[in-house]
Amino acid sequence: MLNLFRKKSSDNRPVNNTDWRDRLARSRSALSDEIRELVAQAGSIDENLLEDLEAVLLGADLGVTTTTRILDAVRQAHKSGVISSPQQVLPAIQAELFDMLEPCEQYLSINNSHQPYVLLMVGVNGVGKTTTIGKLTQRFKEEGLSVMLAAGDTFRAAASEQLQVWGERNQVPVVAQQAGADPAAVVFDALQSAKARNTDILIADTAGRLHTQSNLMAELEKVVRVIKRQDESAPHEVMLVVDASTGQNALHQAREFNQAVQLSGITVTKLDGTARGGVIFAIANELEVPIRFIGVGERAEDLRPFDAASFIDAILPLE
Ligand SMILES: Nc1nc2c(ncn2[C@@H]2O[C@H](COP(=O)(O)OP(=O)(O)OP(=O)(O)O)[C@@H](O)[C@H]2O)c(=O)[nH]1
Ligand SMILES: [Mg+2]
Repeated sequence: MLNLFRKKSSDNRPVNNTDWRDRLARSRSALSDEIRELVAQAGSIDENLLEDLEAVLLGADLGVTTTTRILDAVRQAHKSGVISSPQQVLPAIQAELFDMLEPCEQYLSINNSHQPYVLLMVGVNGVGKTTTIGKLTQRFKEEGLSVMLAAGDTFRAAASEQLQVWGERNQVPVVAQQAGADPAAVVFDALQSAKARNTDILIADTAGRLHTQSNLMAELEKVVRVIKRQDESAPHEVMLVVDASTGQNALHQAREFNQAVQLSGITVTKLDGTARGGVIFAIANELEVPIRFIGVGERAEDLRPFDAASFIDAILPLE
């Protein structure tokens, strides 16, 4: 049996499993309640049960590839005699899900050999990039690090004001230019300024929407090139933000961004209001990119370092 109750999270702060269960309640209903009902009614582990399980897993946004992996694992465990009754199916699924998630639990540790440590936030519009930057700024400040923000979203009218608000709230400088300016130029200036001030972390916001998706990718590639002109090792983290409530779209976005600008981390937001949290399994299984944080609300404190055990305990508990 898995030990799903650890006292410390990957960032060394205490983990509150009740909090995780509260925030992820809707995804738990979509996955756990449904599976429980199926196995309670099943007389044996047979193809009928597996078919019903398939429908539940797909409905909970695990996607085809990941659902197939889980069903294969259950089938295999049954065939080899590791499990024999429907009641043992849930722990078998849980174990497989844990194997999927655990490699993706890698806390974003800021390497202070880079000054500044450059974090580039990317993602389509409305997923929560700017809000996540605000949340991260508060977290890094609490860790005693100095932070600067770069308003690289010059596309949307109010974008830099929104970032300024987070900057003021956390008392960190925000480098911005007028709307329509070249995002790469904004980030270039910010990087120079962060170096001059010996800032620990520079977080660059980017636009989520351009005329076409290929424009967006080309713009991001340019931002990365311009950063590298000043520091070849940067950006040290390219973090994709996806909105869990978009389900399989979040998975497609992760694939697409990973191809264009190699991702080093993912933050999954809006898990508080959605039943589609299962998409995290699909992202972990298919992309194998570290899941750094999850967003569980709109406030600055509603960001959790991703913790595989707490996540599984919250959406597929054994009892
Ligand atoms: N419930 C909930 N809302 C969130 C979360 N993260 C962000 N939001 C909300 O999502 C909305 C969009 O967030 P933004 O941070 O502006 O998204 P963005 O990706 O910067 O959007 P663009 O700048 O338009 O590309 C805001 O209303 C946020 O408060 C979360 O974890 N939970
Ligand atoms: Mg934004």
